[in-house]
Amino acid sequence: MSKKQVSRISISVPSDLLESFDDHIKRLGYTNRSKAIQDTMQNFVTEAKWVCEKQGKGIGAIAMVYDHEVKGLEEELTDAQHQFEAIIRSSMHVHLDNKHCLEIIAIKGKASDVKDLTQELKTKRGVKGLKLALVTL
Ligand code: NI
Repeated sequence: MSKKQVSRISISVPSDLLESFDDHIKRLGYTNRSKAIQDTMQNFVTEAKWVCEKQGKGIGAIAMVYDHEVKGLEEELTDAQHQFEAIIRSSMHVHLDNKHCLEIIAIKGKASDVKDLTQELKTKRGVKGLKLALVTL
């Protein structure tokens, strides 16, 4: 097997994020940061490749956490979901604490619509985190 060419990069990240990253990769059994970052980048590329595709069907779930105290956010999130009702099969809302909500949206539909809905939701102010989990049949 031929040796893969590697590139060295230098990146800037918030110190607390790096600290948390290092802490977690250690717990997951990684012995070096480069390998953990490579895996993270690979996952990102896999997902990005899929969402950049305009063809095919997407089946899975969107999980997002948001701050419901951000003015107008719940309305915007609801509007977006109405706009994409054709691909939303079900959704579940969980009140996490007095400020945060978790919403899980089951999706099945055109890849381009899944991509658009995901982007629409994740870019809203007050959405703290969003994960798209796709499954293959
Ligand atoms: Ni809630």
